This record gives sequence, structure tokens and C-alpha cells, in this order.
Amino acid sequence: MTVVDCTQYAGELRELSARLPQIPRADLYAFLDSAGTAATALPGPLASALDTFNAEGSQDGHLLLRGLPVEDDAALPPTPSSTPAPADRPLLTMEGMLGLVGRRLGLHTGYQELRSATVYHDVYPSPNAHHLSSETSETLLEFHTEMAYHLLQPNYVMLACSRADHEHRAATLVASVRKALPLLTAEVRERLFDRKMPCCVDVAFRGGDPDPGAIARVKPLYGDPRDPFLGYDRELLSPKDPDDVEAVAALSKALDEVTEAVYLTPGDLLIVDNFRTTHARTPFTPRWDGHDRWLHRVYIRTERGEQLSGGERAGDVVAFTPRA
Ligand SMILES: O=C(O)CCC(=O)C(=O)O
Ligand SMILES: [Fe+2]
Repeated sequence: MTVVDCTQYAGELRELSARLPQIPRADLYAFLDSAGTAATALPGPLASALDTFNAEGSQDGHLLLRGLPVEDDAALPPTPSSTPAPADRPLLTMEGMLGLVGRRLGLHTGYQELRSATVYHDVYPSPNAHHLSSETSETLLEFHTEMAYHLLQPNYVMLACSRADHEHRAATLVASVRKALPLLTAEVRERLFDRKMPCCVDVAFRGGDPDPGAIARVKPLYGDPRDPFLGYDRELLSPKDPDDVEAVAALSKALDEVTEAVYLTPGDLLIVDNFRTTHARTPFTPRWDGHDRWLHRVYIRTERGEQLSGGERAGDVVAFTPRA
């Protein structure tokens, strides 16, 4: 795991965050523009770590910023129990960090069908969550490349932590294709590379049909054959051909073998390279006491993988087209 210790920059980062509009949802475009300006003034070593990760990726496919400024637990509002956040909710420090870091990397993107088309998502446990939802808690949220079936799939998923779960059991798991690839035989790689496989989509993208089936086609491996991108979803990817089923099983096993666990704690910001990894979350037990686990999530698009065609702004909301 690659960790950037940001403790020494906390003061500077607090100041940058204080320069941003303090009611971000009042005018999110303006907020993200302002974050874009502030992101040019990030502390040097942090800025270079982000720029290098953005340009080259990394072996383990994620970057953990630790020791960022964050409110004391007592100063935070209660962990939300509904979504989206009220438009007048004041900026939380970790949301400020997601603004700064995200704008250093690319463009924050909302997804029309998801979370009322908002850009900033609260991730918190919810009773009776659908088993594929980030609102699950007592069950394992299985490996998924975020929206692997979406033509405008985000390049990064960023998760910033305001509250951990009480027992510190919830781990965010990340498995990197750069680590898994050497564990695959040449035959398996060849079978998975550039081969479109049927893939279901998350509930939000089903257009009200409870089970539209595999309406997308996803390639498990694609891009540069020596350093491929990964599209892997344990629940949604639905290969039918027996050779495909077998190859995906081999990939699945390799991903399990290289899995790394990140226990997010307040002041952590995890950047997940969503083109080279799949991620998951282990079970934990909520107490429903207003202090349950609380993350903030944004999606970032960059030039890589043709996710942008020119003229986009940070804060744009995009509509669903399945990969086909
Ligand atoms: O709760 C987590 O650690 C990750 C949940 C997740 O997969 C997501 O929010 O995209
Ligand atoms: Fe996710």
C-alpha cells in the first residue's frame, strides 16, 4: 500500500479549504472552479505524488492520503441517514479535500441516474440496503470496478473518511491488475483480453426494470496487452461461454490473491485507480447512534481511456450509455 503522510501539510490544507465557498452545493460549478484554482497551490510533495500517480498509476492501483485535516468527531454533524445531502449543508473538511485533490487529478463527475445526479455522495450504512449498494454494512460488498459497464466510467473513485465504524472492522479492499496479471497464464490472459462479456448493471441504471439482464458488454482486460486495464465485477459480470467462465474464475482467484485491505480512518482519503483495480468492502456492525461510518465519495474523469471528449467542466452530470 502506498501512503502519503499529510500530517505536516494539515495547516496549509486547512487554509486552502477555508478559501473555498463554504456552501458547496449552492453553486457546485463555482465551488469546483475555486477548488481547481486552489489545487495549483497544493504543498509541493503532495502535488507531485498526485501528478505522478495520475500520469503513471502504480503497482497497487491506489494511493492513500493519510493525516489530512478533519473535524473532531464532536464537531461533525450526525452521520447521514438519507441522501442526497441538503443543499445548504456547510462544507466539511474532507469534502474540501476531495475538491482540492480531485481537481488536481481531473474533473468531478455526477451520474444522472445515481444519487439524484449529485456529485458528492455520502456513504453511510442504511438498514435494508440492496446487497449491491454502498449502504450495506453487515454483508460483504463484493468486488466491483465502479460502473465498469458505463461508457463514461470514472477514472478514479475517491473515498474520504469523516468517521470509521465503531469497531474498526470495515476494510476497503483493493485488487490491482498490475499485481494480478503475472499470476495468470498466457491462455487466460488471451481469453480475457479484448473479449466482450455480458454484464448486468447496478440497480440505479436499470430504468425501473427490476431485472433487465445483462444489458452491457464489458471486457475484463483491454488496452495495452502488456499493461492492460481491468473491468471486473464479481456480481454483475456474467460470462456465458464455458471458456470465458473459466478464464474469469482464474482472474477472480488472482485478484483475491493480491487483495490489499485499507482501514479508512478520519483524515484518510483513498484514491482508487478505477481502470486498473476492483474494490470491495468487508462487513461491519452499525449502531445507528449518529456516529456510524461516514465516507464522502466523488468520481473523477480524466483524459485517459477516452472518458472526456473536450469542453467538459468539473461538476458536469452525465447520462448512462452502456458499454456495448
Ligand atoms: O465503503 C467502502 O469502503 C467502499 C464502498 C464503495 O465501494 C463505494 O462507495 O464505491
Ligand atoms: Fe465502489
